[in-house]
Amino acid sequence: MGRWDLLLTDARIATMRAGAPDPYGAVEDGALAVRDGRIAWVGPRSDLPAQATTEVRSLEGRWITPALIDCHTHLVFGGDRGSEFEARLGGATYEELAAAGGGIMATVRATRAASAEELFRSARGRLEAMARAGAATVEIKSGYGLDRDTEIRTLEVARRLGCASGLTVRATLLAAHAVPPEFGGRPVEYLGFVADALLPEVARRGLADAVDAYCEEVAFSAVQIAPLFERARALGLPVKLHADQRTDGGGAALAARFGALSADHLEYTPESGIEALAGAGTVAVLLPGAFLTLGETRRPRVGALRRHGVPIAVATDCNPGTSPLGSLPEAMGLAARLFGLTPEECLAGVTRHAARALGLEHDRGTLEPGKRADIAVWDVGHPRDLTYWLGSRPLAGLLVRGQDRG
Ligand code: DI6
Ligand code: FE
Repeated sequence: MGRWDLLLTDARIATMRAGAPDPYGAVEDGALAVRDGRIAWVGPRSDLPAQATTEVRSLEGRWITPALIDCHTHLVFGGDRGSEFEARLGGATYEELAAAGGGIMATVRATRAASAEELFRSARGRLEAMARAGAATVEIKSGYGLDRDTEIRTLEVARRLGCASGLTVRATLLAAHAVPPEFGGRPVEYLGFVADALLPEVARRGLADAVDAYCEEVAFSAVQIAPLFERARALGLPVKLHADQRTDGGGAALAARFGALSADHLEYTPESGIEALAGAGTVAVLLPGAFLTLGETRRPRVGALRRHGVPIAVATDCNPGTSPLGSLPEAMGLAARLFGLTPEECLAGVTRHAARALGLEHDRGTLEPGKRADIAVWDVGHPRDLTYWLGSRPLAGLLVRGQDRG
């Protein structure tokens, strides 16, 4: 066992490991050692083995958790939809604004008009805010381009954000977000362009880690999406799905059929769809920011998800239209209050289960030997405070691969 690089002591550790006897997998008077960016040892300080280490740091009794993981964002986009927000407060509906040329298409126009540098700069600010709230891994979807150049530019910006920030950015192709004006009224032809031209180029250039689609009446049906998912599978890319957000469109069943990493939203998913998710090992990603912003009243079937053992993740769905939300602790607080998740489920939802929703559960999401030393240090009295308090900023430190991110 070689020399450690860093030893954290006097720590209260929420390991978030599955099947632990204590809530949060908690270790009250714990220590955690790092070597080469990974966790080399973690446990009660009384069990600490004698081992040479370069730096010993007391955390003075602070809680530490796995750094948070946002497994569902639309972080790269141009423009702003604040005026639509005001219009909706004045009584306009999301659908009316979309029908009048607003909604997703307003952001598509702004994103197409934005340069890569403009997209990078605006998204960088949102990404840094997420890190200040405790996130070290963030998924970023395309989906505001809906043409080759802008979808590629969005994914390139996402990759650049990962390189520039030192955080982990996972990129997802969501060209199947809406039908662009050039393909007006022809969703099947548009998805054919995505599957036959755009996706092969994205896969060849390694610009995306997964493929997503919006399975909804206002976007694409399960039948229309299936050929795109077949192509993704043939190209070796996993899939995710925006499923059953506003209607029961069979989204969860489609996601399960393709062994999707995750099915997201799920407000209208029936129990049969939840059983299918359980059978496929697909993660349910709940997005309370969109639920709240849209004034939705139909809650995801959390009791059924629990009964069937479907892992539940929580994410911001950060986007300018339905979820202008840039902080995972706030998403946790909303998931508890709107969906009835417990604080421990919320924290598992932005750590262990969020990692699984990105196919990274073997690499991060818990504080266990061998996992990445992505660690959040908190000034809280208990891990549940991350969900209990809204709008506080309790992050005391963020380590990425055992290095302070400042
Ligand atoms: N579901 C949503 O709520 C967002 N996209 C999606 O698939 C809406 C995005 C927007 O309104 O800009
Ligand atoms: Fe989304």
